[in-house]
Amino acid sequence: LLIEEQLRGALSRNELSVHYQPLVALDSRSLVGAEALLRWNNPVLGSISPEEFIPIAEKTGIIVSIGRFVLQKALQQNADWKRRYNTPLRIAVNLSPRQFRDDGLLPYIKQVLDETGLSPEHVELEITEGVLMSGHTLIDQALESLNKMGIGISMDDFGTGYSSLSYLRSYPFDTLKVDKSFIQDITVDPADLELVGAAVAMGQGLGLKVIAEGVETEAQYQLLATLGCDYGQGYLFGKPVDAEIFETTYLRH
Ligand code: G
Ligand code: G
Ligand code: NA
Ligand code: MN
Repeated sequence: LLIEEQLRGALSRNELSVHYQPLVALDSRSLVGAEALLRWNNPVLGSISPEEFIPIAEKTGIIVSIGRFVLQKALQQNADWKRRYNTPLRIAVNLSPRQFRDDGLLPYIKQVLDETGLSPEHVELEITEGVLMSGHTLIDQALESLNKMGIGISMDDFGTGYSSLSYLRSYPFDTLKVDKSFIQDITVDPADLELVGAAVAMGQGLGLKVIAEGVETEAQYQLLATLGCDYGQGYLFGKPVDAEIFETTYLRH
């Protein structure tokens, strides 16, 4: 309850910020994009993990305004980086189920693209099965419209849900993010290696790009590169950091 109370004022008190984690092409090990990850630092509660406050934001509907804040921040940041460093990075933003019940979501995304001058192919929206399972009729339409606009759509946390395969067939995904729980033991567990290899082959067979999440070691990286996995994200390449650190670490050289 205290979290909910504090969360309501978090935006107006400027307590929310967006961090960025690098996304790397595995063949060249070069930077191709970043995932925007929300951070909340509250004077009463300290720093609270999104794992803790996103579900509350979702349940209370606060996620609608917070989600717009993340979209605006991340797209604006990417437009700035593109202008100043001439780097066409792809910015990935997480969307949760409740945001799709907001009729204003698509117009808002169009407005932010307009205002920032960022082109839609430099934007990727990450959704989990939770979004699709919420069963809202407008989700089909929303995903089709986003796809037609040229915005990319990723299936996040792939492999952890119940019926990922039917979703892949029914919705316009262009990227598969293999959940980090499958990557973790890839060098020691032959079954996990087999599963990740199958996910890469299946994703690519369907014309999707495949991202391995949670890449932490050089050995995992080598295996994933050998499997032909397209992209990687994880502590090996870099943790989520604020915009300034991201810029000095990955862009200014
Ligand atoms: O960095 P990590 O602790 O950032 O994130 C924890 C969880 O919170 C992940 O499942 C991530 O997808 C989710 N998350 C982080 N930022 C956002 C956001 O802006 N919107 C939504 N819906 N989820 C987010
Ligand atoms: O659910 P989603 O995949 O959006 O969340 C990504 C989460 O994974 C974030 O909390 C992020 O901080 C975390 N993360 C990113 N890279 C790594 C990694 O290499 N190892 C681990 N354990 N977590 C990671
Ligand atoms: Na994500
Ligand atoms: Mn994920």
